[in-house]
Amino acid sequence: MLIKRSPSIQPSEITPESVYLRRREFLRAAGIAAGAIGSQATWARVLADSEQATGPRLPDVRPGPFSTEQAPNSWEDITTYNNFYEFGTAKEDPARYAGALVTRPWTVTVAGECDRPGSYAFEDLVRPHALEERVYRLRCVEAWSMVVPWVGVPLAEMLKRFEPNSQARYVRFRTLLDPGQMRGQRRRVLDWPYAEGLRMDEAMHPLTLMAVGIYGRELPNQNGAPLRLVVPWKYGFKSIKSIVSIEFVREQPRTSWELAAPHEYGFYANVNPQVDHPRWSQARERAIGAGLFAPKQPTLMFNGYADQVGDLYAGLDLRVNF
Ligand SMILES: Nc1nc2c(c(=O)[nH]1)N[C@H]1C(S)=C(S)[C@@H](COP(=O)(O)O)O[C@H]1N2
Ligand SMILES: [Mo]
Repeated sequence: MLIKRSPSIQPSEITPESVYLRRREFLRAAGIAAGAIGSQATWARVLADSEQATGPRLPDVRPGPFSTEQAPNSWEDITTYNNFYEFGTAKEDPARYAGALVTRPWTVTVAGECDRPGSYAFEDLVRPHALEERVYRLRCVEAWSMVVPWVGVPLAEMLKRFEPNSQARYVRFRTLLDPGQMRGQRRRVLDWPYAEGLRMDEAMHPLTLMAVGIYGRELPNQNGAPLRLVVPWKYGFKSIKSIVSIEFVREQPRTSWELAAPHEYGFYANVNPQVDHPRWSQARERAIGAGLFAPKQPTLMFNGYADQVGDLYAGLDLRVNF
């Protein structure tokens, strides 16, 4: 994807200085390592995309580990092509209707097997942590993909503050239930509120992020404001949006998609090109933003994060535990 530029040519030599300086500034703000992005064309695009971004800027975002070198999708792609069934099932519905969601004040209830349960204001959840930029691939179970420059907090660091006890084997997350604000909840498309879950070791894995922003800005409502999960090696539906409840539990929680179609959507939902969806192949994916006639690209095992997460599933039959 990336065209390698000759290392002897400095970017400042081939770019007007004002653009170069703004680019450096964006890199720092977005936390992208300067060497991470190769070609001038890619660069110009990422810079232009970052300038399209709207909404409050997040302070003191630092680069985090595990970012892909692929260029992120545009702000436009990321914020107008969404799945957020609480606002409708068409890709353009969330951008059109999620403005009705009131995200401040926002309270998250923490419950179950932990020593610090309670109601936490969004600000109190996030403020103790440094914000990190993580450019991750996102692979939807529908066989399309994007690259998103998230801003967030490692989920492990947030969960540790609630002091989960030895009985906590899974974490369950729930989205807000409010058909007044979420017009899609007036129809029983899913078993509302949207529910998701992770095994404790998946939740505590350093790749797992609690995201609060994109492109250095606060999350737009359609992307799950004010806070949403990002689990980059799993299909997108695990990355639950607009979270109001975190619960430490002993038993594997039932998830909304599992309840809706248990033969199609399992609890694990690890990206796996060798295990097809009953109704379509998972071997390849359509990269959003690549153009209508671009060939599909191969889907990678664990969405390209196999080196990081492969060990979590040693000995597990990934066809049975799909
Ligand atoms: N609450 C809730 N979370 C959700 C969804 C949803 O419908 N409701 N859709 C999921 C799906 S299928 C995907 S692919 C991602 C899409 O995230 P994005 O719109 O930020 O790209 O959100 C996930 N999180
Ligand atoms: Mo998805």
